[in-house]
Amino acid sequence: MRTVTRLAGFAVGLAAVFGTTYGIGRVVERAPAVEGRHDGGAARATGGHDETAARLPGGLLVSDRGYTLQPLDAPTGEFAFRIAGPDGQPVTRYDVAHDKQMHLIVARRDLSGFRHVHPELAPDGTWRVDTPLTGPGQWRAFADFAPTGGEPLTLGVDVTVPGELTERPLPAPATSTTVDGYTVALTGTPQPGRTSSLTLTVSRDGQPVTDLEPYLGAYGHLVALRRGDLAYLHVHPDGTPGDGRTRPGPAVTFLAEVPSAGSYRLYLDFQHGGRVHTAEFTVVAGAAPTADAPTPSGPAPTGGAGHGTPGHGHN
Ligand SMILES: [Cu+2]
Repeated sequence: MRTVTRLAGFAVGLAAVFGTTYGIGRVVERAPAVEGRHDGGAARATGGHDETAARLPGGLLVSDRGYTLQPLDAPTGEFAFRIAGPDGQPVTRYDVAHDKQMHLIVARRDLSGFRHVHPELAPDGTWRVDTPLTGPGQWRAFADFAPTGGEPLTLGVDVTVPGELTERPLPAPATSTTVDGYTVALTGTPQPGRTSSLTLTVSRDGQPVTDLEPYLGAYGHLVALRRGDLAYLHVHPDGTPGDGRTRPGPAVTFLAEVPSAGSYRLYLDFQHGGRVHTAEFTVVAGAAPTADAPTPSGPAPTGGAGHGTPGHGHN
């Protein structure tokens, strides 16, 4: 039996990212991570980085541009990690982006179990959060952050939760889903290599929801994960609360650019009634579905259980 590192009571496996050949996608830039600046995810020049890494979507690397995501031993029920900087020391200073210094996203490799949480930073650079890993399987944890003085980054690491694993087929593409009593409709299809408009429309009991609440400075946050390698795309709304043109629902529009054809799982976080809800969709970008297409017989998508629990900590 091999030795495993204990993490929150779980065995941790680091992804063998080095030496792996990923399909090189187009540059996909997240929105500038500057507090109070939300420009709808407009493309922004990178330049100056290692070219291969700069052309990869986010979340595929555990170490990039000198920064490394390091899971730490933690008590059962907690997930802990730090970011080692170019000098090898834990990073302790971060810029605030979308109201937070650190966004931690987790999803199982089968694209189920998505959660988006905000760990607490200790003075020594350790980030801790009540474990968001809600069941056995291979999980991917994404740390989305901007070190002070550095560029925004999303690093990813694999985390294994032992136990009986029931692999869930990817739900079939759909243009409507329900979560916590809300119905969310999706219009628009992402097209590889170009900016596509995606609009999500929220209703409840047949009535449009027109009083969405700002969550992390926006009426919605959209994360897309690519099937196969969980490339991470954080897509931001076209418009922000208080800009004089963006209404609090029922529609929230995003500008998305996906790096390749293929299947993606979309996760929309929105806040209403003081709680955060997560609506999930499968979409297929590009032309004809291939062997990578979703399983047609998959169950209807459901929302992320337990999202918006106390302690999520948004103002
Ligand atoms: Cu976040």
